[in-house]
Amino acid sequence: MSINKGKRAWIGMGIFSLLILSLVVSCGKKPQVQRGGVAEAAIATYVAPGDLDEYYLFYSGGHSGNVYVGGIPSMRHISTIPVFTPYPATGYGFDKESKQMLGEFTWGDAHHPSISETKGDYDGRWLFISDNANNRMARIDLRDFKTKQIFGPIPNVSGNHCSSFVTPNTEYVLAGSRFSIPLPRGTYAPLEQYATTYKGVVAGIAIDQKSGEMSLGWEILMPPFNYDLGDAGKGASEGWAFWTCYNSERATGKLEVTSTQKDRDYIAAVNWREAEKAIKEGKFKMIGGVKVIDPKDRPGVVYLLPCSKSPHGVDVSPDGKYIIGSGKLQSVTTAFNMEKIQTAIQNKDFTGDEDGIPVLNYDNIKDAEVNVGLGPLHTQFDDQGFAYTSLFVESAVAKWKLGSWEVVDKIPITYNIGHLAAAEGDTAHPTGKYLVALNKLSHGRHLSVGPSQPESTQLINIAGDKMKLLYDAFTEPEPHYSQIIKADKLKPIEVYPKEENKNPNAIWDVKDSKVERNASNVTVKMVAVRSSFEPNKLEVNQGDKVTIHVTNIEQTTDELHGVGINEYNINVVIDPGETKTIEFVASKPGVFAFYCTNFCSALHQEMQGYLLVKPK
Ligand SMILES: [Cu+2]
Repeated sequence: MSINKGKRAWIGMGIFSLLILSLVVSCGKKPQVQRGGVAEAAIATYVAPGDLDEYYLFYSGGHSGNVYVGGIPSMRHISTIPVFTPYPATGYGFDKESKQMLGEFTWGDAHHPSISETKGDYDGRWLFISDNANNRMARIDLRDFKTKQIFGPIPNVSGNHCSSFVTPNTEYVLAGSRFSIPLPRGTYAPLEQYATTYKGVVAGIAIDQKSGEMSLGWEILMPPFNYDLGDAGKGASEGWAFWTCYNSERATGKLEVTSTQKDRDYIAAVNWREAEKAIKEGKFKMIGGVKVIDPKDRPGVVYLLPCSKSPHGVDVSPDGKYIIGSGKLQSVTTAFNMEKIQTAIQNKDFTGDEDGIPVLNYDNIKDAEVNVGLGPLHTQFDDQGFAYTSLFVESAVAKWKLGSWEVVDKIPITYNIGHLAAAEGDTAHPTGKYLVALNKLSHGRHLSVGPSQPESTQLINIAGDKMKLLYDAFTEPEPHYSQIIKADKLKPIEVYPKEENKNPNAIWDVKDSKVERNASNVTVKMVAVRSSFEPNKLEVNQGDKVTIHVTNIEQTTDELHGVGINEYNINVVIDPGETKTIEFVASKPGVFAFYCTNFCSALHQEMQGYLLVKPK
């Protein structure tokens, strides 16, 4: 096994000093003066009453477990989509179906949202989002903005951070391990054996093209690095998937020191068509009940591109020609050339290997090192051939030209910037115009609410030569990444059409409502319609298992009803045309009101009933 050569540019304390200095400098920053003036910015972001925004903004809510929806350019918060966390406002996590989806977990760490694509462009069908905490992936249907599937915990994947980027025709969403562990999950090995016994995994989760249903695709056994972010190749690099990784030192303990010793980490480049072939050829081993390719046994599936140390984003240019990767602790971002990567693979232009995975010769696969500024994290693209790189240490966004590699503009961001997203900026056809800078820290941009300062996101106009700050918006904590899609690409439904409701327990007439008893099981078929429940009196015995199938028979948009049961910790919300199931054991004797929790009419307050539980 060979390792990166070269001297250590910066060692431990040097890096800390730099980071601390950058924080001190940023803390002292005054709010920025608008380039172009406040009035221009106000007009550019004002969406008049009755008008609608031009773009949807979807951003992850980190350990809130939610996805948040905003409008651009107003930056108004439009909606919250609960994904990994119960959310009483929409009844999510209280009915049988969503409880089953959430399983044993009541939280997740929602990281990177990804809109489904056709030919490399957003098609507006689904939004995928990864869970860094419990190794899962979720799919939201953009017809109704609801979570429809939570897949996982994904076998062998530990800390699904470098996820959920989609391939150009949504064949796969990417998954992988941030935290390498001994495999299969559940295996014990002391930390001293980290470098040799612990393993990382990168994976493609297969997507059913009609339903969006996720299932296992392929998994690849990787060295115990920390896989951080990813992107799928497209155009010139279609058929490839890329992941950054840090800690090529295979270190443990205080990683800020131990994993920053070498000058270079890697971008893992996976030829996923070769991975599909390897599985077909039977070139895999079963780990954790899953087919896993070991690159030692099947060459041609994965290669490593040396990258500046501690990289975060890896981003593929709209034509797929360039793979952009940078290290958080350096001042350049590297544009790797896909053609040169493929030539190097053909010529076996390798400088060594890591656990049998060839390491390509850095000097022969890059087109340029672009001097963007300090702490480059993540790059997005516009419709004019420009790239935009977030600079964490410098608290800025650099605009630079693909091909000429010239940095043409830079705009300061109020505090350390993390991710950024341009309008459709990771697709084959970005639309330009807007860029959203997601702040990692946001001190002083909002009225104070105590020690925890509200998060902030800055909207930037990228239509002209010079970037212009337009707006400081509140964002729910903690934004990790976002997607911006033209509003007219989405066609959300207004109601669930009655004829599409295939739930066997749905009823559409109050005449069909009933209460049935079978030993200690009580089953209720209930109708909710303005402004009553039918039945509205439920008599059960203490200890009975109660199942209520409730159908909201309305076919009018926004006519939602809820079923909240006093002191039974139940609140289910049913959209027009929907049927949901409530299950509970009537453990507490007494009389408990249930009522409609979602305002529905002038007589909403009258929409109530009683659960009468006879004591044993
Ligand atoms: Cu109601």
